[in-house]
Formats: sequence, C-alpha cells, structure tokens
Amino acid sequence: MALGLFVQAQWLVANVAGRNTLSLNGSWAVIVDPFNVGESNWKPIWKDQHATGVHDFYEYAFDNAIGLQVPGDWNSQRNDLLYYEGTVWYKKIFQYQPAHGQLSFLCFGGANYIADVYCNGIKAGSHEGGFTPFQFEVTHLLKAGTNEVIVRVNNWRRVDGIPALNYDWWNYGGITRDVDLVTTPTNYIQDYFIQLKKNDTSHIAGWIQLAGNNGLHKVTIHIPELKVQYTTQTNATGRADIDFTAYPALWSPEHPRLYQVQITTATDTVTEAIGFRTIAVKGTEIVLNGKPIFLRGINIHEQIPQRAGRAYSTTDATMLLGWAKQLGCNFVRLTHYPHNEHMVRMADKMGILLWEEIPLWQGIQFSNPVILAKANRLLDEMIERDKNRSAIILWSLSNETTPSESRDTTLTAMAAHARALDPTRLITSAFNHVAYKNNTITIDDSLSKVLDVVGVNEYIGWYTPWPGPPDAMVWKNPFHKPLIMSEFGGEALYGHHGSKDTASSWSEEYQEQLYKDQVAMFKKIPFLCGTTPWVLADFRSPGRLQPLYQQGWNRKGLLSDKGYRKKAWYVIQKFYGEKENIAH
Ligand code: GCB
Repeated sequence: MALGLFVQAQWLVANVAGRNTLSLNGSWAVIVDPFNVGESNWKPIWKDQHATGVHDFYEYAFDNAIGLQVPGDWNSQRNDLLYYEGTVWYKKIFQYQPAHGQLSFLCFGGANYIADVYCNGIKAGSHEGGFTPFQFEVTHLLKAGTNEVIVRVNNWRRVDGIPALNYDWWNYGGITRDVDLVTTPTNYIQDYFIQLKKNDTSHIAGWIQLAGNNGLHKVTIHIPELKVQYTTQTNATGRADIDFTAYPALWSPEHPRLYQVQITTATDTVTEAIGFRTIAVKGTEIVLNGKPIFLRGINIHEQIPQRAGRAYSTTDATMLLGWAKQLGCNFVRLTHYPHNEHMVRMADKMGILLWEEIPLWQGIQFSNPVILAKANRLLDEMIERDKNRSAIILWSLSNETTPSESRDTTLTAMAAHARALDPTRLITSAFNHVAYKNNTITIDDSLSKVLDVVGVNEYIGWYTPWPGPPDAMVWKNPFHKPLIMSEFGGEALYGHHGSKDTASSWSEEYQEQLYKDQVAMFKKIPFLCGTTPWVLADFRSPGRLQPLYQQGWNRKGLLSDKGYRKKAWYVIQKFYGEKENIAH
C-alpha cells in the first residue's frame, strides 16, 4: 500500500535479537544533502557511481566522506548538524556469504523520519515514521562477498506527518537505532503472540505465524521451567492459534519473572524470554494480577541529557530506567513515541510497567484521511514489536489532541484497531481538556469513553494558575474510568535559587513548591491510579528560547541536563515512598 510518501514496509521477522544476525552497526560513510538533490538529479547518489572515462565525473562520493555512528542521531555527532533538518545519505559496506536455502532481511530499529533503502543499487523499500522498526527482505539483492547498503534519511517536518510540524522535542535525524541483517530458513517462524489470556492466570493463549511454504505444519512450544510442551498445527495460511494450561509465577514489578519460551517447527527454532501477568480495569482501579495497583510513574524522553542525543543502547536504557527506580517508580510513560527496543526489554527485566505511545502529538491534520492509515500503521509497528513484553500494560493513541469530529472519528477507529491487534492490554490517551469551575475540575474530553484508562495532562501551577488551595481541589470523573495524571510540572534551572511563589524565578524552590501542591491535590483524588510527572530529565527543545534559563532546553526535568537532582525530585521520591509503604 503506497500512501504518498508512505510506502509500507512489512513486519517480516519478529524477535530480531533472538535471531541469527550480522550487526551493521558502527561507522557509516555519509553525504549531507541539504537540498535533497541526490535523489532527483541525473546521477542519483544511491547508484554510488564512480568516474570511468576522462570526461566523466560525479559531484558526490562516499569515499573519503566523514563517517557517522549508527545507531545514533546526526545532531549530537557533528556540531554543524546540531540544527540540521534535511537529507543525509548513509552507506555501509559489509562482507556476507548467503547460505543456500536461507532468507536474509535488513532490519532497522528506527530511522527518523523517512528512509529509502537500497541494497547493491536496487531499492529494497521505504519507510515513514521516526520511532518504529522496519524490515525488508533482501535475499535476492545480496551476493557472496562484498555488499553495500545505502540509505537516504530525511527528517523534514511535514504537515501530514506523525508528529506534524511542531513538537516540543529535538528533531533528531538519522539512523537512530540498530541495523541488523537477519538470516532465517526459507520456512520460518515469522511472528507470535504469547501472553496470558485476558483475566486468566492459568491459560497462555495467542497465535503463531509461519512464513514460507504455507500449509499444515507442526509447531511446538516448549517452556522447560513450566514443564510445558505444547504441540499444534498451522492452518493453510501458516497460522496456529494457541491456548494451553500453565501456571507461571506472575510477572510483577516486585518479581519480574521471565521464562525461556522456545518455539520449534521442522525447519526453525526461536527462543525468547517472556513474562506472564494480567492487566485489567475494575471500576476506577487498574488491576495487575488481580490486585489494584498505584502506578508510581515518570515520563521519559528517549534522550541521554549528558550527551544531548538520542538514547539507543542497553547501557542507556539501564541508566534511564535506573533513575526511574531511584525515584521509586514502578511505571514509566515512554513519551511521546515508541522508544528503542532496549528500553522495553530492559523494563521487562527490571520490573517496570510501561505506557507506550505513538507520536500523535498536538497539531495533527486529522481532516486528512491519510492520517488514520498512517496512525494505524504506527500502531501496527509498535504492537508488532512489543506485544510479548509483559512490562507493557498500556497502548497510548495520542497526546493532547484538540476535540473535533475528524479527531474523534480517527481516534475511535484507532482504539478499535489497537484492540483488535492486542485484546489483552489497556488503551489510553493523554488529554488536556478539563473544565475548571471554582474549585471543581472535571475531566471533559468526550473521547474518554472509548478508552480503558484516561490520561490527563494538567499544568496547574505552571501554564494554569491554581483555582484555589491545592488540597481543596475536587476532581470529577464523569466517565468513571481510572485516571492517570499523565503530565504535570514546571521549569527550574538546576542550581538556580529564588522565590517559591514566582514562576518566572525559574528556581528550584518554585518547582519544589509546585510539586508539593500537586501531591497535596493528588491525595484528595479517590480515583487516581497513577502519576507521571513531566519529566525525568531536562531535554533539548528548539522552542525553549529563554536565553538565561532555557537555552534550547525544556527545564521541567526532575534531573538537570547533567543528571543532577533538583529539589522537586525529593518531593516525588517521598510521595512514592509513602505510596509503596501503603501498598505493602
Ligand atoms: C505538554 C506536552 C509535552 C511538553 C510539555 C511542556 O503538555 O505533552 O510534550 O513538553 O507539555 O513542557 O510544555
């Protein structure tokens, strides 16, 4: 399906990390092409041609070009690319010996925003969307010996993009995530969904999809630690629905138990560590493994502040999620887009529940029908990658959208789409439409009715003045759904001190007081199921122009751009300590 620039890549092979891979990470030669001439001129860069005759020449060359590290954004790697929005051509040479009867797939963890991929001079495919994986089969494009991959990456912001023209984070461009060449047998295990059945802790259910020669194939699932050996058969399309009894120790933040699950067919085997838990809503409570839980959360952007660049590795994930643990969190909202897969897998290991969302952030062109198709495709890609991670409990559709007929239709259709892909998890969205009347605050975005859990972003004490004393606020919940306060906070420059009563002091004291007030209000909201302060750490944002205090950074972090704790950190840490004690 081609949707303008949006040429769809297919989800061809699940669990890349568990496969036979050749990593293409490392230094790639690049050509920076600000006017995007390399694609359309009469000697396109993707052909990577070299002069042969005396009257022959090419106004580009990868030879002697400066390299960029992959994975990694270009902005933080070269000073001249800090603000760059445009095209960069990447080239990687590698040695490969394709084995007979094997398939090869080029798998990209993510590239922002459009990527066109060429393998040995032939286009393998294109992808739109900066934060989700994409894959192309390249079996027929590879040869024994030296091979080359060239990728055009363009990060111009687009009116019909997701996200669109404006957003409050840095538009980091490049091949920001891992690149792997995956090899599988011709008849292989393409994908699988293996989780506990909804509200049932003694049945594992889902499906397995084989690719290649479709037909009736035997599939076995082996979970040695549960003494499970389950065998079934695929139908003519290569799919097998699965459902069997098992009594796993349940995955939870306190005990993040993962089991080695092995799937085997006559020609292929794949193993993955999977945890099992249930998640549900009961009235206005969120219920994990049958027990109500308060989500002690934090918002995290995929950025390492000290490096002022995109996070992309296991080490990065360990640091970001380690900070969340130190704050006392059992929950993280991965804002505002799916983060790299290391984050999600690390959360599974560390026992951190996750909210994962697609970058449908304010200013989206809902009246354009292409948006629904693009949004659903992003949901596909997010859910395809992460559906077996027990850490994930919430799929989020959007952040701060303005109510309109086209918005409502789009988000309603997206909610149905996400539920069809994954009937086990909860659907949410972050809204900022609440009605203030004296001391009463009413959740009033009507789209809340299509969600399982409502997220509210409120900036009382920062963008909105306090309508009255914080502990006198009365929240009304006409939808009778669990509420997560998905954003709240204010700015402070680390180490800068001043009045606790004046926002424009940009002081740690003002931010600290704001958090104390928020906590006082939270204690009076009976249906509040979780909080995610905005935000873990200061992050780069081009719209933050205050020359003394911001300097291109959003300063709402509980941690500074060097990772130092501001006073507000300790307010949340104390609140979460109290919540944890109550839970025990
Ligand atoms: C919001 C947005 C978030 C911004 C934040 C802010 O409501 O959801 O992306 O960064 O406010 O700091 O203004």
